[in-house]
Amino acid sequence: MVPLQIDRHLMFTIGLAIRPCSNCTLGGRLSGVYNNISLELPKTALLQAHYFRKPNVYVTNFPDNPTSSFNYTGKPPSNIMAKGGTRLSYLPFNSNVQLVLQSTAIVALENHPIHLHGTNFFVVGMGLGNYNASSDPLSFNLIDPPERNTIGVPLGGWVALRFQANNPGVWFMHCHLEFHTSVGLATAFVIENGPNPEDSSFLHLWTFPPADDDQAMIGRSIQNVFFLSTMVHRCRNHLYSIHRLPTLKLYAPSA
Ligand SMILES: [Cu+2]
Repeated sequence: MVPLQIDRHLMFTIGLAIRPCSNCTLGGRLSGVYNNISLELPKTALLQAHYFRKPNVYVTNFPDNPTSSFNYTGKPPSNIMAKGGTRLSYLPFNSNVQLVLQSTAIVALENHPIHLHGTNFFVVGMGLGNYNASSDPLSFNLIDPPERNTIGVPLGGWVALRFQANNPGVWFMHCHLEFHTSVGLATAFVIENGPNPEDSSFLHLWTFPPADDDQAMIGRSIQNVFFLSTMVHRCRNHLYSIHRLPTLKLYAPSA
C-alpha cells in the first residue's frame, strides 16, 4: 500500500559535480552526488558496521534536503565543488518516507536510473524542472501508483517516491550507470530494527539454538550462508529479503 501519512520528507538532488583533487590534471575530478555529497566507501562494509554497531565507519547525518537551494535544472551555480563523506540517512522502523529525487544540470544533465535496495517504492509523481513542494503534491497519484525498485529520474526533472521503511538493515541507493556509482553517486538508508525478532536485521542469528542435532546444524549452516550472502550486499529484489528469512522456522526447537 502506498503510504498516505508521511513521517519523513526527504529531497535529494542528484547529479554530477566536481571534487577537488590535487593530483588531477585539472585540479578536480568528476563525481556523482546526492545533495552535493559524494559517497566515500569505507573499508568496513556498511552493513557489517551496522550489525556489529562498529563506530567511526559511517554517520547518519545525511541531509534531508539540499543544504542550499538554487535553480537545480537551470544555469549551474558558479561553485560546483562537491564534498565527500560516508553519510547515511537513518530511518526508524516502519516510518513512512517520501523521497523526491531532483536532477541537477551541474556538469551535465543525465537521466540517472536510481536503484534502491531493500524495499520497493511507489512512484507517486514525476515532472520536469524544479520540484515545487506546494503545488506538485496536489497531482500525486496515491491511488494506484506503479511500484518499482528502479526509477529513471527525468532529465532536468524530478520524481517523487514513497515507501515504508519496514525492512531493517543498511540499504544502498545508487545510480545504475555503474560509472556514476563508482564516482560516488550513492548513499544508503539505515533502517533500524523493529520491536519483534523477525523485524531485526539478523541479530537472532547469533542467538540461534545450540547445534545439538543434525537439524539444528543444518539450520545454522544455512543461516551462516545467508548471513555471508547478506554481508556481500545482496539485494532484496534479487534474492528476496534474505536477512528477514524466517530463520526460526528452519529449525523449530521442540523444547
Ligand atoms: Cu547516473
